[in-house]
Amino acid sequence: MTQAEAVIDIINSKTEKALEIATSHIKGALKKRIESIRSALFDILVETEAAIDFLDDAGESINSDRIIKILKRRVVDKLKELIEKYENAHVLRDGLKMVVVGRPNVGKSSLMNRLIQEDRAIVTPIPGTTRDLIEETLNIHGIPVIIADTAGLHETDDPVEVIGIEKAQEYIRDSDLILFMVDACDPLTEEDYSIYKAIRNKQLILVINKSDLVEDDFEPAVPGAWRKIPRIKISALYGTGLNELKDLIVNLSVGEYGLEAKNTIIPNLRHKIALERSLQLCVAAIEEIKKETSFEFVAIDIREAMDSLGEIIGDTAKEDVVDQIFSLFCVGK
Ligand SMILES: Nc1nc2c(ncn2[C@@H]2O[C@H](COP(=O)(O)OP(=O)(O)O)[C@@H](O)[C@H]2O)c(=O)[nH]1
Ligand SMILES: [Mg+2]
Repeated sequence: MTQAEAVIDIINSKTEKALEIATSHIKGALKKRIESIRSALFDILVETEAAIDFLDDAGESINSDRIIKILKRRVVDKLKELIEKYENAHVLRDGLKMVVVGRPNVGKSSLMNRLIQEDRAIVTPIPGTTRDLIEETLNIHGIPVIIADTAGLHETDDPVEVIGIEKAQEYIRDSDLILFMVDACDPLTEEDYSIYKAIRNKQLILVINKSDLVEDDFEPAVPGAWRKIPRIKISALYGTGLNELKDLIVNLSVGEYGLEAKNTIIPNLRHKIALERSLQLCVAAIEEIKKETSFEFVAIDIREAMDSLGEIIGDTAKEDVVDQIFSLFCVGK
């Protein structure tokens, strides 16, 4: 089933990296990983079933510590790892939603133009010229990035601008990463602070633009709370610092390992849900073993955890799940 889904992913893949992930799934990389976790669960199941059937008579007891250790190392840790991969790296496949925010005239549209290397946004020296939200899809180191240029978040009476600002706020809520742009050669203003307030709960990069106008070693005076924000100096006008900015975007959104060529096993949402369910059941099983309740309960949990993993690869998938997946192929039945 993971291989069938990978066919859909190949059809939909927007970047080389996404294609690489899908290709690896087609070859069965995810399936193999799941099967190995499942076989560890199977070993444990055999042992617990044996305990239920025979131990009472023999008066022996099962080696709980060993079972717990296997469950933790070969199952729980591996499940967590896969779930984490989804959390960290799903942008490799699904794309990263990024937005450039800053007060008028800091150079948002200029950066956007640099990045898309075409002149879709209008660049002018008059503040507030970008009235609408401009959205583009870029490919940054193989990651699909949907980037939006905003009208800023300043107070205004201009009805056209108000619409732009509302759109920008909505966009900020949905975004994965915000480029918070300030001007290197102008001191920070109230407007910069109020923009920060509106975005501080999101993942930010402080982009200090117009660094061509200041000394190389210049560092802007910023409030203490901003110091923990990853920062970068660029010049959107001359294109300096853009590669470093791109690297930072990638590192913050997928982590360094996300770009490793080897790392191509990335669960999708359906897999992640099944992995989480399986994880919950295994954690419950560990608790039951510790409490020395009945091994029958443990066996039930382990069996269900195995079924849940089976759903990912298709062994125990319910018919409606299979139908759902195959309906994604636009082919005649
Ligand atoms: N010196 C210099 N000027 C810049 C830089 N980036 C933008 N500008 C200028 O700043 C003005 C406003 O830029 P724009 O991109 O429209 O700003 P926005 O309002 O934030 O979208 C324009 O005159 C740009 O040419 C930069 O890195 N260095
Ligand atoms: Mg602009």
